[in-house]
Amino acid sequence: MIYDSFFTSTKKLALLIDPDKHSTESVTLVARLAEALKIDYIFVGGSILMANIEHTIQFIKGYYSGPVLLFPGNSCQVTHNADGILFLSLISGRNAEFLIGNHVVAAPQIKQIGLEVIPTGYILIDCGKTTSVEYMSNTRPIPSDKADIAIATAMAGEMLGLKCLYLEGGSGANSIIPSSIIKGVKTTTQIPLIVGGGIRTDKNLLDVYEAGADIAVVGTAIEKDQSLLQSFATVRNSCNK
Ligand code: 1GP
Repeated sequence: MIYDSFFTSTKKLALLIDPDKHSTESVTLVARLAEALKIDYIFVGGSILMANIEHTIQFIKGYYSGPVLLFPGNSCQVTHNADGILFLSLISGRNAEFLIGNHVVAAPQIKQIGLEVIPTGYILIDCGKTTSVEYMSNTRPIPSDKADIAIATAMAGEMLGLKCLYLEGGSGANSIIPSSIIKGVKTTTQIPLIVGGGIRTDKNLLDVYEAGADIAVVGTAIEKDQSLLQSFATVRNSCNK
C-alpha cells in the first residue's frame, strides 16, 4: 500500500507533473531524474487538461519505478495505469461539487479499475494570487493570516475520517504556505501532511519540512528548471540524516 509509506518518519518529496506543462521530452527527462534521485512520488494532474493523462503516465512509467499517484483536477482525470489516487475533498471550500460531487461521478470507475484510494482533505490557502484551483473550484481560499481557520478545517477533516491532509497554496503561488499554518496543522492532527504550492528554492523546501510537512510537492519550479530537482532531493536527504 502506497499510503503506508506516508507514515514513515522521513521527509518525502513529490514531483507534480501537469501533462499540459511538459513536452514528451521533458516528461522523459524529469522521470529519469526522479528515478535517479529516488524522488518518493510523482503526482499527475492539473486543474484543466488538454493533454492525455494516460499517455503521460505511460511515459513516466517507462523511466520511473516509484509510485505514480493521480492528483485530479476533476472526475475526468481518472486512468487505469496510475498506482493510486489522491481522492481530494476540497474541505476549505463550500462547493459541493468539489466536496463530494466529482467523487460520486468517479467512484464507480475507480472501483472498477482497482486504484488505491487515499482520501485527502484538500485545504486551499491564499498565497498571494488567484490560482487555477481557486478559479476552477469556485471556492475561496483560507486567508494566510487565519491559521485558526486552517487548523480547525484540518481537525474537521481528520474527524471526518480523511486519511491525509494537503495544504495547497496553488500551483505557481507567490509564496509558500506560512509556517504558522503548517506547524499548527501538524501539531493538532495525527494524519500525514502534504504541503505544496510556491516552493521554488532550497530554503522554501527546508522551511516547509521544518514546519512539519511530511511530503512536500514541487511542480512549477521543475517545469522552469529541471536541474532544481537535484538540489531539492539534496535538501530532503539532509533532513533525513
Ligand atoms: C500544486 O502544490 C502543487 O498543486 C505544486 O505547486 O507548482 O507551485 O510547485 P507549484
